[in-house]
Amino acid sequence: MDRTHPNPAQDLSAAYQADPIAEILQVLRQGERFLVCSHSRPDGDAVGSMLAVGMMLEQMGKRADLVSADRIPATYRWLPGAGAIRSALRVHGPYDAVILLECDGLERTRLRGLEKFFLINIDHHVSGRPFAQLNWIDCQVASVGEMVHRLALAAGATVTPEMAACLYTTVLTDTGGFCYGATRASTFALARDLVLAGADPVRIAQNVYYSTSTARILLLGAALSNLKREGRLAWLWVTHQDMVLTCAAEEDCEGIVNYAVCISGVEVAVFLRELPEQRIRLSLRGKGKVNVAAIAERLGGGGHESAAGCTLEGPLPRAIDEILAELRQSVAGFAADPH
Ligand SMILES: [Mn+2]
Repeated sequence: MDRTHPNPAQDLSAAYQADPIAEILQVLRQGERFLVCSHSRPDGDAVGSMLAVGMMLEQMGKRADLVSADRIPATYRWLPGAGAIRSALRVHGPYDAVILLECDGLERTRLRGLEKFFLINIDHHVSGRPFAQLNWIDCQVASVGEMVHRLALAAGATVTPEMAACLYTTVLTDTGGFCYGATRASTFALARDLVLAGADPVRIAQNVYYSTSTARILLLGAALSNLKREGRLAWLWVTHQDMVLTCAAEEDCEGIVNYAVCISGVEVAVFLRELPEQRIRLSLRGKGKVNVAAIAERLGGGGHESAAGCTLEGPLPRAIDEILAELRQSVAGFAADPH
């Protein structure tokens, strides 16, 4: 493919590149101004990866605009450079390319105006799709930050303490504190490299896990009071009224599902949140035997094998029935629950 004149209408048949890092670097080196974005409701991997890509481009002498449809959650606002991420719903400007992190399609960004640009897709979800002109999808890595780290090294960039902190945060949060299935020896090797480069693991863990808002704990209480258990399944939910009464923000729901999946004997858990317009947002977690991404994809969502999400029509009891029907099937083959 000829990269000297990036053209958004290029044939996607060559979507999977033989050497995606080299292809991406070629586009970055030829351009001057880039847009970096990720999915809406950004998590630690989205924010940390965006910031690290921005730092890498800056070192390459390029201009990078970082844009997110939703504001950065308080949990990640302390990250170096996070204040430079702009909130917007439409993007403008002459960009030589747009770098999309952790998105299986443009709609995940909830940003308008991206279609006309040359798109670079960097993702590690099993639901990843080659929708862009350049696609680098690696489902083996624990975080997109790990891919960004590889890209930065290939670009000859220096991993500064600031970049190391951003990348360490992507690894820490996307592995659930080095717990999820994608945690490998290479994950710890990367974590070690990043600590050597100046990331402070204690400070980062405290910022991520020990800086919780009161509203979030009150919301957690509401969710736990709705906890239900059936064999290998557990589920819990919050209503829109719970959100209002506890003054909780959307980001305060992050991680609540983990309290259900951590129960001994539970294989799959789901957290349901009633949205104001009666739709229901679901977070699914598995312990490894059930591919929750496949379930989420069947229902219009996506994610990882052990962590995925989707949105269903309300009301809440209907959404609970719908997901339980799926989940009961998924655990039907397991031996009787001893707990
Ligand atoms: Mn990720």
